[in-house]
Amino acid sequence: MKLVYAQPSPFVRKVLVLLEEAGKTGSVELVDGFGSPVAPSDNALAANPVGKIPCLLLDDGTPVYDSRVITRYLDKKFNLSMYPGGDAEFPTLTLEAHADAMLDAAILCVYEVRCRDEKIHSADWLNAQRDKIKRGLDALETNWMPHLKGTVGIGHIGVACVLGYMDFRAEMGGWGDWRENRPQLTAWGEEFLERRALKATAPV
Ligand SMILES: N[C@@H](CCC(=O)N[C@@H](CS)C(=O)NCC(=O)O)C(=O)O
Repeated sequence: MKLVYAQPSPFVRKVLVLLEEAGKTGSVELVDGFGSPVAPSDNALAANPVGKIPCLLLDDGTPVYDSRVITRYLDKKFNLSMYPGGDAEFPTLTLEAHADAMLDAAILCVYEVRCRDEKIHSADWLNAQRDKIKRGLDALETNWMPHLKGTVGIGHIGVACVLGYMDFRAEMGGWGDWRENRPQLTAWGEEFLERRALKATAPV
């Protein structure tokens, strides 16, 4: 299998963390897909018509995307239990979606600065995206700590990738420190980001 990837991408990181947690990193060959919405890489376009990464290419060339589909595919293939059944199933899927929605907002902030002319930057737009992220963080602090303190699943990985990305792109994103006034999330996040799989996949 090949993974069209870029090291700074938080969506790619979800896949890399899952592979690291499972000890399966060696089963995937990494292919450079670094680009942007206005300048997608050839590898990303060849793998996915909308040019987004990550994209997993199976051995027969079949593409699997987006990140949520890839993590689910790998979870099934390697029997990883990151998608539990029973009572944990829908909370896990909801937390995964929650983290992805925060990442969507974060990426839009970064693209506004990186890809659009300064003359047309919209403060209202940027602030609206940052507000989504802040509300998402507040919900993690208020509602999700019991889940986050439980067995590690895909939601944990998604949230850790959000926090890591917020640190990595703090200056460009302008969203402030996720730790501020969120003591439980701070304690959880600082510890989770120290896991070997997170250390091994840090964005650069
Ligand atoms: N929903 C997608 C989002 C992926 C995404 O936005 N990836 C960014 C890189 S972090 C990308 O490829 N952007 C290029 C573009 O938007 O054209 C997923 O979960 O994989």
